[in-house]
This record gives sequence, structure tokens and C-alpha cells, in this order.
Amino acid sequence: MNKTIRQNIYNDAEKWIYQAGKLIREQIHDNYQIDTKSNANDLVTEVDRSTEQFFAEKIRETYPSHHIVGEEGYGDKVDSLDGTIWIIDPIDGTMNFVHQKRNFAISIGIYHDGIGEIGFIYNVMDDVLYTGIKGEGAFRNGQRLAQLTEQVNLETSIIALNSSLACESKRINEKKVQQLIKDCRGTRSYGSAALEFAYVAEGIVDAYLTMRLAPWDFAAGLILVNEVGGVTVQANGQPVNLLEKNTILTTNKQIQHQLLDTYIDLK
Ligand code: 2AM
Ligand code: CA
Repeated sequence: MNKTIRQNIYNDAEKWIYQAGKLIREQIHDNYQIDTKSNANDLVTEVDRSTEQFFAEKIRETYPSHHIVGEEGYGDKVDSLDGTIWIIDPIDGTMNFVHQKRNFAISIGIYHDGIGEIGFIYNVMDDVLYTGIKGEGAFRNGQRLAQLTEQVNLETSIIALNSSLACESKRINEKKVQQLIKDCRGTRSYGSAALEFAYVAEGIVDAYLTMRLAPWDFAAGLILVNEVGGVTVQANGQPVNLLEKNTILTTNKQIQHQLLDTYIDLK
């Protein structure tokens, strides 16, 4: 993608994200409608929908040739990565949004012909914007994030994962996950995949492992982590697929192979 075009898109997206964030903060204590999706704990609210609609309208008005993939269905039916695609999660961490009124993010990844060009992860309540630009680096509120080159080993690493991975599972060998929990320095579970990616990019968490993410959960994060020299793969080590759900391991490269070879055993 041409740099001038990318800069224009960046400026528009950043402006719309700050506007959407303000709208979300204004509504957070309202009596918005809460519905469930795939199961009783899979929540969606009016605010998720109206926020995605807000982005879809802005993008269609300004960039009519671009495609939109969105969690809440206001996007297009996209079955190829050709052209420019905005992959949007209006609220990543809806359960946190509803229950905690914090710890959720707007996540937008912008891809051109399958290449990640710009990633945005906006922690709405903390007013912290993480950005990643292909070949230019990753930033937290405009401050460049360091490359993940400092020596880390598993014994001194913090691993983000959901505690359900340590329970009996049909997806992953839970005994090995239990061993990982014992062997690493500590685990964290933030409930927003986008923020977990941002924390890996920031180097305050060394890896994030999860068994099911949709493209809108990781599209932005993948770009950020790439830009600091980290790596994102499926939990079996294969490349991720941006058009479907994936298991995900995003990590500092120094512990990637140890995690894949010793601790992650998919069933
Ligand atoms: P969400 O809040 O946008 O639904 C919680 O551990 C993380 O997993 C959140 O980022 C959440 O995104 C995501 N998530 C929850 N249910 C999911 C599902 N059925 N498929 C993919 N991702 C999911
Ligand atoms: Ca969401």
C-alpha cells in the first residue's frame, strides 16, 4: 500500500476510534440492552452494534471500495483477502464491558491484499491507543514500543491464558497446560484478546495462548506483535488464517518453540 494512502487511512481511523471511544464512555452507565449469542456467556449489547455501525458508515462514506469484516454483522460478506479490508471488533471483551465497565478495547486491523498494514487497539476506559504500522513499528499513545529482544526464558515469563485451558478439555492436553502454569513465573487472564495481544507487544506479558479467536479478535494484534519482532501462529505452529476462527499463540520468539514443543499438545 502506498504510504500517502496509508497515512490518510491511518488519520481517519484514529479520528473515528477516538470518536467511537467517547460515545462508548458516554453510554457505559446507561441501561443498554444485553443479549446473548452462541451461549449464555457470549454477550452482545446495543453498544457493540451501534459502535460497529458507526465505523461501517464512516468507512463506506469515505472509502467505498474498501471491504469491512465486523463481528456484529454490519460488514460485508468477505471470502477473499483481495483489496483493502477493515477487520473490526467494536468491543473486544464485551463481558468486561458489561460486568467491569473497563478492560475492553476497540480493535481494528486494516489489511491490503492479505498484508497487515495498520493495527489499532484502543483501551477505551484507560484512553490508551496501541498502534502498529507495517515496517514502521508499534506504539502506545504515540510512544514507540521496544523490540522484544531482551532475554526471556519460560521460568521468568508471564503467560496470558484463560484458566479453562487447565480444565479437562477436548481441544488441548490439559496436563501439559497445568505443567506450563507450574513452570512459568505467572499467568494472567484479561478477558480481551486484543488487549492480551497489546500486552505481548508491549512486553509486559510474554505470550498469549487461546483455543478460539475470530479474525476480528486478532487482526490488529497480529500487526502490533509483528512490529516488535514477536510472532503469531496457530497453536499447532501453522500460520493463522484471517478468514476463519483459529487457535492462537502470540509470543516473544524466544519462548515460541519451547511452548509449541513442550507444553502445547492439541487433541
Ligand atoms: P468478544 O468480547 O469480542 O466476544 C475472551 O477470552 C476473548 O475471547 C475476548 O476477546 C472475546 O471477544 C473472545 N471470544 C469470546 N467468545 C468467542 C468465540 N465464541 N469465538 C471467538 N472469540 C471469542
Ligand atoms: Ca466483540
